[in-house]
Amino acid sequence: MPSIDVCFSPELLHLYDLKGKAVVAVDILRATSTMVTAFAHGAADIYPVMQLEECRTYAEKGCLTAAERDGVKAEGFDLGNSPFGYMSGNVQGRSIAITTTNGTRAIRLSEAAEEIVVGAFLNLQAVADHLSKLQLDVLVVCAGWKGKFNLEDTLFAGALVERLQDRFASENDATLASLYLYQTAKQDLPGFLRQSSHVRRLENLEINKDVEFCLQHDTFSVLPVWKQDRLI
Ligand code: 3SL
Repeated sequence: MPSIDVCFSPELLHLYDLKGKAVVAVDILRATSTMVTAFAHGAADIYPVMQLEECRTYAEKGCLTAAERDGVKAEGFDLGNSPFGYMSGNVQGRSIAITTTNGTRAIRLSEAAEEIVVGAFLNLQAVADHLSKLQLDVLVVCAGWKGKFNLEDTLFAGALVERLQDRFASENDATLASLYLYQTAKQDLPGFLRQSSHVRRLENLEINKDVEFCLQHDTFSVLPVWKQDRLI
Protein backbone atom coordinates (compact mmCIF):
# COMPACT_ATOMS: atom_id res chain seq x y z
CA MET A 1 0.00 0.00 0.00
CA PRO A 2 1.43 3.44 -0.86
CA SER A 3 1.85 5.97 1.93
CA ILE A 4 0.85 9.59 2.51
CA ASP A 5 2.91 12.09 4.49
CA VAL A 6 2.70 15.83 5.15
CA CYS A 7 5.49 18.42 5.02
CA PHE A 8 4.32 21.48 7.00
CA SER A 9 6.60 23.99 5.29
CA PRO A 10 8.87 24.19 2.23
CA GLU A 11 11.69 24.89 4.73
CA LEU A 12 11.33 21.27 5.90
CA LEU A 13 11.58 19.78 2.41
CA HIS A 14 15.24 18.90 2.89
CA LEU A 15 14.07 16.24 5.36
CA TYR A 16 12.12 14.37 2.68
CA ASP A 17 13.22 12.33 -0.33
CA LEU A 18 10.95 13.40 -3.19
CA LYS A 19 12.31 10.89 -5.68
CA GLY A 20 9.57 8.62 -7.00
CA LYS A 21 6.88 10.45 -5.01
CA ALA A 22 3.78 12.40 -5.97
CA VAL A 23 3.75 15.84 -4.37
CA VAL A 24 0.51 17.71 -3.75
CA ALA A 25 1.49 21.37 -3.49
CA VAL A 26 -1.03 23.40 -1.50
CA ASP A 27 -1.52 27.03 -0.62
CA ILE A 28 -5.20 27.28 0.26
CA LEU A 29 -5.01 31.05 0.88
CA ARG A 30 -4.76 31.65 -1.94
CA ALA A 31 -2.26 30.64 -4.61
CA THR A 32 -3.28 27.06 -5.37
CA SER A 33 -6.98 27.87 -4.97
CA THR A 34 -6.48 30.65 -7.51
CA MET A 35 -4.58 28.38 -9.93
CA VAL A 36 -7.35 25.78 -9.77
CA THR A 37 -9.92 28.53 -10.40
CA ALA A 38 -7.90 29.82 -13.37
CA PHE A 39 -7.83 26.36 -14.98
CA ALA A 40 -11.54 25.91 -14.28
CA HIS A 41 -12.08 29.14 -16.21
CA GLY A 42 -10.12 28.00 -19.24
CA ALA A 43 -6.48 28.98 -18.61
CA ALA A 44 -4.23 27.08 -21.04
CA ASP A 45 -1.23 26.70 -18.73
CA ILE A 46 0.41 28.36 -15.74
CA TYR A 47 4.10 29.11 -15.14
CA PRO A 48 4.68 29.38 -11.38
CA VAL A 49 7.87 31.36 -10.80
CA MET A 50 9.64 32.49 -7.65
CA GLN A 51 10.76 36.04 -8.42
CA LEU A 52 8.85 39.14 -9.48
CA GLU A 53 11.45 40.09 -12.10
CA GLU A 54 11.37 36.66 -13.72
CA CYS A 55 7.57 36.78 -13.80
CA ARG A 56 7.61 40.14 -15.59
CA THR A 57 9.69 38.67 -18.47
CA TYR A 58 6.83 36.31 -19.38
CA ALA A 59 4.81 39.24 -20.74
CA GLU A 60 7.16 39.25 -23.75
CA LYS A 61 6.17 35.63 -24.43
CA GLY A 62 2.48 36.59 -24.59
CA CYS A 63 1.57 35.46 -21.08
CA LEU A 64 -0.70 37.24 -18.67
CA THR A 65 1.41 38.03 -15.61
CA ALA A 66 0.20 37.72 -12.03
CA ALA A 67 1.97 38.67 -8.82
CA GLU A 68 1.27 38.96 -5.11
CA ARG A 69 3.48 39.93 -2.21
CA ASP A 70 2.24 40.05 1.38
CA GLY A 71 -1.33 39.56 0.22
CA VAL A 72 -1.34 42.52 -2.16
CA LYS A 73 -1.24 42.57 -5.98
CA ALA A 74 2.22 43.69 -7.07
CA GLU A 75 2.32 46.78 -9.22
CA GLY A 76 2.73 46.46 -12.98
CA PHE A 77 1.20 42.98 -13.33
CA ASP A 78 -2.03 42.03 -15.09
CA LEU A 79 -3.49 40.03 -12.23
CA GLY A 80 -3.19 39.54 -8.49
CA ASN A 81 -3.85 36.43 -6.42
CA SER A 82 -7.59 36.61 -5.87
CA PRO A 83 -9.55 33.76 -7.48
CA PHE A 84 -12.22 36.33 -8.35
CA GLY A 85 -9.76 38.02 -10.71
CA TYR A 86 -9.74 34.92 -12.94
CA MET A 87 -13.43 34.36 -13.48
CA SER A 88 -14.53 36.93 -16.05
CA GLY A 89 -13.44 35.06 -19.18
CA ASN A 90 -10.15 36.99 -19.10
CA VAL A 91 -7.94 33.87 -18.76
CA GLN A 92 -9.73 31.69 -21.35
CA GLY A 93 -7.06 30.09 -23.58
CA ARG A 94 -4.28 32.19 -22.03
CA SER A 95 -0.92 31.26 -20.55
CA ILE A 96 -0.32 32.82 -17.14
CA ALA A 97 2.96 33.40 -15.31
CA ILE A 98 2.43 33.83 -11.58
CA THR A 99 4.58 34.53 -8.55
CA THR A 100 3.24 34.59 -4.98
CA THR A 101 4.83 34.86 -1.55
CA ASN A 102 4.68 31.16 -0.65
CA GLY A 103 2.56 29.11 -3.07
CA THR A 104 4.69 29.27 -6.19
CA ARG A 105 7.76 28.61 -4.05
CA ALA A 106 6.21 25.38 -2.67
CA ILE A 107 5.63 24.17 -6.23
CA ARG A 108 9.08 25.01 -7.56
CA LEU A 109 10.90 23.55 -4.56
CA SER A 110 9.13 20.23 -5.19
CA GLU A 111 10.56 19.74 -8.67
CA ALA A 112 12.54 16.62 -7.71
CA ALA A 113 9.27 14.70 -7.29
CA GLU A 114 8.06 12.16 -9.84
CA GLU A 115 4.85 14.16 -10.20
CA ILE A 116 3.52 17.43 -8.80
CA VAL A 117 -0.17 18.21 -8.68
CA VAL A 118 -1.77 21.37 -7.37
CA GLY A 119 -4.35 20.87 -4.64
CA ALA A 120 -7.03 23.01 -3.05
CA PHE A 121 -10.31 22.32 -1.28
CA LEU A 122 -11.86 23.43 -4.56
CA ASN A 123 -10.51 20.35 -6.40
CA LEU A 124 -10.05 17.98 -3.45
CA GLN A 125 -11.84 14.99 -4.96
CA ALA A 126 -10.04 15.37 -8.30
CA VAL A 127 -6.73 15.22 -6.41
CA ALA A 128 -7.85 12.20 -4.36
CA ASP A 129 -9.06 10.31 -7.45
CA HIS A 130 -5.83 11.01 -9.33
CA LEU A 131 -3.60 9.86 -6.45
CA SER A 132 -5.66 6.70 -6.01
CA LYS A 133 -5.00 5.78 -9.63
CA LEU A 134 -1.34 6.81 -9.57
CA GLN A 135 -0.42 4.57 -6.61
CA LEU A 136 2.77 6.49 -5.75
CA ASP A 137 3.78 7.48 -2.22
CA VAL A 138 2.35 10.94 -1.62
CA LEU A 139 3.80 13.99 0.11
CA VAL A 140 1.53 16.98 0.72
CA VAL A 141 3.75 20.07 0.65
CA CYS A 142 2.14 22.91 2.59
CA ALA A 143 3.23 26.36 1.44
CA GLY A 144 2.88 27.78 4.97
CA TRP A 145 3.74 31.43 5.48
CA LYS A 146 7.35 32.54 4.98
CA GLY A 147 8.68 29.20 6.17
CA LYS A 148 6.27 28.82 9.07
CA PHE A 149 3.38 26.39 9.70
CA ASN A 150 -0.14 27.47 8.84
CA LEU A 151 -3.53 26.03 9.71
CA GLU A 152 -5.31 26.20 6.36
CA ASP A 153 -2.79 24.13 4.38
CA THR A 154 -2.64 21.59 7.21
CA LEU A 155 -6.44 21.33 7.16
CA PHE A 156 -6.31 20.58 3.45
CA ALA A 157 -3.73 17.85 4.12
CA GLY A 158 -6.10 16.36 6.71
CA ALA A 159 -9.03 16.49 4.30
CA LEU A 160 -6.99 14.64 1.67
CA VAL A 161 -5.84 12.04 4.21
CA GLU A 162 -9.47 11.51 5.22
CA ARG A 163 -10.45 10.79 1.62
CA LEU A 164 -7.46 8.49 1.03
CA GLN A 165 -7.13 6.71 4.36
CA ASP A 166 -8.54 3.38 3.15
CA ARG A 167 -6.06 3.20 0.30
CA PHE A 168 -2.91 4.84 1.73
CA ALA A 169 -0.85 4.11 4.84
CA SER A 170 -0.95 7.20 7.02
CA GLU A 171 0.83 6.33 10.21
CA ASN A 172 3.28 9.19 10.66
CA ASP A 173 2.61 11.97 13.17
CA ALA A 174 2.29 14.81 10.64
CA THR A 175 -0.42 12.94 8.78
CA LEU A 176 -2.28 11.96 11.96
CA ALA A 177 -2.11 15.52 13.30
CA SER A 178 -3.47 16.91 10.01
CA LEU A 179 -6.31 14.39 10.01
CA TYR A 180 -7.29 15.09 13.64
CA LEU A 181 -7.19 18.83 13.01
CA TYR A 182 -9.44 18.51 9.96
CA GLN A 183 -11.89 16.24 11.76
CA THR A 184 -12.10 18.77 14.61
CA ALA A 185 -12.61 21.72 12.26
CA LYS A 186 -14.56 20.45 9.27
CA GLN A 187 -18.08 21.30 10.49
CA ASP A 188 -17.16 24.97 10.39
CA LEU A 189 -13.87 25.66 8.62
CA PRO A 190 -14.42 29.44 8.29
CA GLY A 191 -15.21 29.65 12.03
CA PHE A 192 -12.22 27.47 12.96
CA LEU A 193 -9.87 29.60 10.85
CA ARG A 194 -11.21 32.97 12.05
CA GLN A 195 -8.28 33.43 14.44
CA SER A 196 -5.63 32.07 12.05
CA SER A 197 -2.80 34.38 11.01
CA HIS A 198 -3.48 34.53 7.31
CA VAL A 199 -7.25 34.91 7.61
CA ARG A 200 -6.60 37.91 9.90
CA ARG A 201 -4.05 39.25 7.40
CA LEU A 202 -6.56 38.92 4.55
CA GLU A 203 -9.36 40.40 6.72
CA ASN A 204 -7.24 43.52 7.10
CA LEU A 205 -7.13 43.68 3.30
CA GLU A 206 -10.94 43.27 3.31
CA ILE A 207 -10.99 40.15 1.19
CA ASN A 208 -13.16 37.88 3.34
CA LYS A 209 -15.04 36.59 0.31
CA ASP A 210 -11.78 35.09 -0.98
CA VAL A 211 -11.44 33.09 2.23
CA GLU A 212 -15.01 31.79 2.02
CA PHE A 213 -14.54 30.86 -1.63
CA CYS A 214 -11.23 29.03 -1.06
CA LEU A 215 -12.73 26.89 1.72
CA GLN A 216 -15.45 25.40 -0.53
CA HIS A 217 -14.97 21.71 -1.29
CA ASP A 218 -15.14 20.05 -4.72
CA THR A 219 -16.31 23.04 -6.73
CA PHE A 220 -14.09 22.16 -9.69
CA SER A 221 -12.81 18.92 -11.20
CA VAL A 222 -9.65 20.34 -12.80
CA LEU A 223 -6.27 18.90 -11.81
CA PRO A 224 -3.22 21.08 -12.55
CA VAL A 225 -0.17 18.85 -13.15
CA TRP A 226 3.46 19.98 -13.45
CA LYS A 227 5.06 19.22 -16.83
CA GLN A 228 8.67 20.32 -17.28
CA ASP A 229 8.36 24.06 -16.56
CA ARG A 230 4.67 24.74 -16.08
CA LEU A 231 1.32 23.47 -14.92
CA ILE A 232 -1.07 22.14 -17.52
O1 3SL B 1 1.62 33.17 -0.01
C1 3SL B 1 1.09 33.03 -1.10
O2 3SL B 1 1.58 32.39 -2.02
C2 3SL B 1 -0.24 33.72 -1.32
O3 3SL B 1 -1.19 32.79 -1.69
C3 3SL B 1 -0.61 34.61 -0.18
S1 3SL B 1 -2.07 35.54 -0.40
O4 3SL B 1 -3.22 34.75 -0.08
O5 3SL B 1 -2.14 36.05 -1.75
O6 3SL B 1 -1.97 36.63 0.56
